[in-house]
Amino acid sequence: MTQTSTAGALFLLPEIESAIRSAILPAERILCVSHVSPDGDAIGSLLGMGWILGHLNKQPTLALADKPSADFAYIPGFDQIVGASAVADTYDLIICLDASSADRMGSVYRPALHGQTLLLVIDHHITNTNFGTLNWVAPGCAAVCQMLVYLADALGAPIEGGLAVALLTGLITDTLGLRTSNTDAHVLQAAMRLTEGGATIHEIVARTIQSRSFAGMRLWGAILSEAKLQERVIWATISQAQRKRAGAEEKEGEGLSGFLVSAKEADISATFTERFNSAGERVVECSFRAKPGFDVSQVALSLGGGGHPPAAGCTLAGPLEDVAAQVSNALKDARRSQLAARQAMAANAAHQNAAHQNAAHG
Ligand SMILES: [Mn+2]
Repeated sequence: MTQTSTAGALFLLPEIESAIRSAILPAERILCVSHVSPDGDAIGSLLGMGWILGHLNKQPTLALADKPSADFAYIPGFDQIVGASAVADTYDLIICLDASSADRMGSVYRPALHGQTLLLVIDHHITNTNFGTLNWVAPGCAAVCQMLVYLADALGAPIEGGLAVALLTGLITDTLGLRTSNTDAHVLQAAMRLTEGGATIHEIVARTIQSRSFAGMRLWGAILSEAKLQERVIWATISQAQRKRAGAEEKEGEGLSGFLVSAKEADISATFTERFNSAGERVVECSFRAKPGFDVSQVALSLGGGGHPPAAGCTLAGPLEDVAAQVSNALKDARRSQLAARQAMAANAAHQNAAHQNAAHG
């Protein structure tokens, strides 16, 4: 039943596989790290890598700059995740998962101490800056957890138990329950492997994307009543005051841009969330979503962020309302130029078709 998938050869090229093998096998002290504000793919790939390395008799440090939500405590090994204060000064190898740039590792990665250490980057963001010594970036994969299915196969780690639960968590959360536009046959094949290994889709769905707090629902209610829609771009702002009124925690409000883009009248959505950074400065976290055929990754990239065509984001300084006004305008511009480019392409194709027909008749 558990046959090695052909997708492994497609996404994990032999030369990358052997480079990864040469990096991992001799390393004794290994640090694994994922991104700040860790989501299901960050936590799932971190723990999944821990399970794969454990199979190779290695005991890596698994670190996150921000405390992971206890919602993910069902993943075996969750208790082993440590914060930046438990990270040592020297390692043989650092493995960075699901982060598109070095700063996404937050306070775990200290360039002055870790800058000379071999850095293996494993990521699926198209905007990845290739900041590692060795970079395995596969934008064709829907989650880093999908990539780790292929790595587990390559390194001979059986896909079962804690490894299967960890990897299916990231695959389910990054694809919103196997529903995003990048959910292709390879994703389903990986999900099948993980299901065969004993992980259960409905349990992971119930614990992650289908789980909300009452305070979070009240916050959504307040925010949605003030959402704006112009030129098929829909957006909403989440202020600290609204959050306080609803009694909602910092992470609540996440997932709202995915909900907003479901409006029939919209092609692109955005949420603007007011937060305070570690220096106590007011920042605005921007999260974008696009319907198929539209791309929000370029706007995010131009504002210093990153992501994928259907889902991207960035963090900006400044008052909430100013950022919302400026960035919603940038999204309207981007939508207009994408539409114009598509129309020009269609007109061009029609032209060529007509010319071809004329030539055939002449
Ligand atoms: Mn991811």
